[in-house]
Amino acid sequence: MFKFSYCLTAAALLLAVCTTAIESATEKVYRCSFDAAQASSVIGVVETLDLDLWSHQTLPRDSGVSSFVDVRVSNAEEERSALTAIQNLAKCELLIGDLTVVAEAQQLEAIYGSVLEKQKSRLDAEGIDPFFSNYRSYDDINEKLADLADSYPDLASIFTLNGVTWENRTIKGLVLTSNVKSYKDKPVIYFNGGIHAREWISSATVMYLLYRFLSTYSSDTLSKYILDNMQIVATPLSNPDGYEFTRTPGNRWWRKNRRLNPDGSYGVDLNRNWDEHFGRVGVSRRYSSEIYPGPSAFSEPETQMLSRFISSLPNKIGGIDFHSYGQLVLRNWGWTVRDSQNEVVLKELGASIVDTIKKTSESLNRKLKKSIAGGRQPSLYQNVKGANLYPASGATDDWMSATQGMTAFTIELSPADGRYGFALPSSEIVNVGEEIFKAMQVFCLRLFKEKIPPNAYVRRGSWHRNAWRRFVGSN
Ligand code: 0X9
Ligand code: ZN
Repeated sequence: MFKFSYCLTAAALLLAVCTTAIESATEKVYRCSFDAAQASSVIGVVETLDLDLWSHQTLPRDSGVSSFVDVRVSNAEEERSALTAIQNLAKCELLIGDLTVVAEAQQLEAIYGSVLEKQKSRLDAEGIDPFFSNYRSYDDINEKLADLADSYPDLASIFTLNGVTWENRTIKGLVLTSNVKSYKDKPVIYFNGGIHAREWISSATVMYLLYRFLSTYSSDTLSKYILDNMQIVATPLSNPDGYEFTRTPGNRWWRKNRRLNPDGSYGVDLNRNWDEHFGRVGVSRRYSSEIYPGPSAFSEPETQMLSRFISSLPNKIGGIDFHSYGQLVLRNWGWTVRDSQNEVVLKELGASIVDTIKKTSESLNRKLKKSIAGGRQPSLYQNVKGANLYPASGATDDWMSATQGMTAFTIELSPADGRYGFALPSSEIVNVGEEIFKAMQVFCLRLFKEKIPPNAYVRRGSWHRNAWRRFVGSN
């Protein structure tokens, strides 16, 4: 069976490479590095040309360290104009020379499971569920949620959000806690995954978190303490239409949902559609843009379903919205660089998340040294303010903090080096999952013990007014 699927995949891969060569696809990703002083000019070019921003380094202006953006160019003309506009501001190097090959290879792997035998034996040896040997479909994810609820009836219950997506899909999730009778009073931590379709590692990681909290309840004192005293609520796949679309040929890099726009293009960026400074910065009014925020706040069924659900949760204290990539822990605010009222405590909390990820990663990498040629990439996580380089409003994290009183972060998962962009190899699912699991144990415990007050933002200042004018003026 394995040999057959291996051959099938190899043949299909070969076909993919040949087809690509014939069509001479020019989709590429560049990493453009610049000094902090050039940051706003570079972002200006990205916004003016409406380039697809894949990742960014968000370092403070006074850090003295250069930053970068990873941008996708989809044809030779876009490539030329982007490189010309950026040439005096930044140094651009080719990160991925042919995106079609990367996309097709990963999609085929997800469907036929070619290189997975090795991974499966590793998971077997470590007693980890083979579900995590690969990225899974919407149906498989839902089935796994039901399986987990069945396997841990005293700890997990499944729920389905009210409503359906544009393509009639539901959004499901799990609540984890012990002593179900008293569960209503226990503080809630919420994990959201997969709001951006192409960020497959996000959904896989939230699934892994659920699995790990459950499977370690009886062996890990921290997991037990957390589920005894708190509730973990998670929706691993918040943009199922977009996600399923990225599993079809030629569409691996889709980011938005699948709304049909008035000009015939598709999609609203669900992480710009929340009712929190909606439509102010880091958005484009062009329907086909990757950062089109939608016609109005909460215009989309997905954000309506999610926001109603989160609002209905009693005693919610924290939330994480998982994205990729870049290895960043992003704190409030995402729309303004001004310090939030909770800046000091959030910065410190972010640092402890980063520290835990790094420590877990170091011990994991020591263990994996022999099995991965050249070793596993070291963790490069950074702890930064969301808006430091690229302010964007109407996002999940800021809405959770500003309107729900939750201590909320966005975590941009692996990779950091961008070699595969969003196509992080499936062999990384368990490694990323383990790093994040340990960090989320720390996050939950600290929020439970420290009772951080709801965050607040400073009054609108000239920075914001100018940003707003720039946005209005350019549309
Ligand atoms: O731009 C986004 O939505 C997130 N980055 S991604 O590359 N995954 O698309 C970052 C969101 C950070 N939070 C806010 N800006 N509020
Ligand atoms: Zn994202």
